[in-house]
Amino acid sequence: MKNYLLTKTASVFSSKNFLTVLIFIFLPFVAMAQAASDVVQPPKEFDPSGWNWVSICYIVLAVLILLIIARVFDIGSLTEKVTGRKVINWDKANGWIAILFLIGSIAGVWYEMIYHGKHVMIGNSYSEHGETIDSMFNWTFGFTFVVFAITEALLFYFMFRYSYRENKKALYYFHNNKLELVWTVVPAIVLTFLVLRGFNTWSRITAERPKNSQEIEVFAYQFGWKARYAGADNKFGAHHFTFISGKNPLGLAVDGNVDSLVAELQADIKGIDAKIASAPDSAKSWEKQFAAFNVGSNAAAYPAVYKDLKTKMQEGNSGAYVERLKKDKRRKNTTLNRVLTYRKDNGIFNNAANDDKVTTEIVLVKGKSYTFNFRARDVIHSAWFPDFRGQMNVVPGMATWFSFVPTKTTAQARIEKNNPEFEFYLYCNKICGAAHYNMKIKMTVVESEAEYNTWLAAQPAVVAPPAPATAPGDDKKEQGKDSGSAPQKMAMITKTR
Ligand SMILES: [Cu+2]
Repeated sequence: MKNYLLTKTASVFSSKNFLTVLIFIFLPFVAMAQAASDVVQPPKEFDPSGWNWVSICYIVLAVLILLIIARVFDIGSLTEKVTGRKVINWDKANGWIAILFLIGSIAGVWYEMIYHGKHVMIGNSYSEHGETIDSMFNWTFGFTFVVFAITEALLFYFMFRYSYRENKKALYYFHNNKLELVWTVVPAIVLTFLVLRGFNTWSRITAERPKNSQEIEVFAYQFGWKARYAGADNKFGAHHFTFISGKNPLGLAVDGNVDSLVAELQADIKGIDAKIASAPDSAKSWEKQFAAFNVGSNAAAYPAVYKDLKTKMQEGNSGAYVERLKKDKRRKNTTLNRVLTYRKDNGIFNNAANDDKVTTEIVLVKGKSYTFNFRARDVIHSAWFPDFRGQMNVVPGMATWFSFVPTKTTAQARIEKNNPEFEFYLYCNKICGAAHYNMKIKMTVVESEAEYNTWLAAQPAVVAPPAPATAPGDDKKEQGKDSGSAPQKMAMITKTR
């Protein structure tokens, strides 16, 4: 019995009718996919509670049908054996299956493009250079699609047309110089066209830093982005990675922030010194604590506490504790010395960073040229703004930039996309760590300079300006004043610019 089943199963999977069986397996899936595609929804997680007896019956039914089909083919091949006459010409059948597959896959691709294309395609470009990028993409897609369609159609047609026939012998065709020449020269010409056009376009976009372009700094860190706009002085303050601290995430050369970082480091070192001085006392006290705890069944009852106390006592006695403190102190000292060295550089501590604005959103004005200067704090990130057709690596210690002109506002894009909630985003496009997927910053394109100015005026400066002394008409002191309506501030900003 067992042998019989084995042979039967083997015959299903090894004979020529395997392909046909496969098609019968896949047909229900195709039908299911079609039904599911009517409503486009995000993929659901597998939910076993949605399964009931009906679904199980369907599965059993499918398996039974499969077995029956296998059985029918079995009878066919048995008949062939007994009568010596072919019931089904499998070579011919496979040829037809190839043709059906060709037509089915073309129809499937067409269907997907029409009904689901809008969900996966990137949509219109919203920058000036984006038009060229899109045209390049279309040309590449056009060329490759034609080649793909011809070769695939021929592949399946040949499977059909030249399937095995008795008394027909395959032609042994060894070499043809003309053919070789054609399939070398034609792709070479096409590829040269595509590559040169790409090279030209990229050069035009990135070779020269545009003049009269507004500069914005885009700062990447694990895991987020910050933007920095120059303040009213229209000058970006200097920065250095050693100045980065909790208060100063961008490491800007701001007197107060760097001084408090110095004070923090000095206090840390003092604290470590105190710990080193009292290390012998600490060791004694840990020894006592351990002895007091290590009675009865405490060690077994509280293994974590036991282990903790034991390690402390051992490290205190062996001097490992002091060594660790000394190492920590050396590291803090190195950082402190580095910060102090750069702190002396009066060239960079010129108060230029004080009125800079660090923002959690990027706001642009339609039709204006912008240059983004990228900076990374920790690892390599990549700034990607797909709707503007731009991407640039953001590398620690390396200055990279990208420039573009937005051509439509967020409001216009919302109407175009028929989506009132649509926003432009700048994403990270380098897998930079655990929360990489969530690393993005909103980009809003507004219609007028006035809207932009209102927004910028509402953003806090890096250093809150001092309360203004009573000196009416002094623009410099008035600028940062927190009271005063937005239009007033706007006027002041435009004046000083
Ligand atoms: Cu990243």
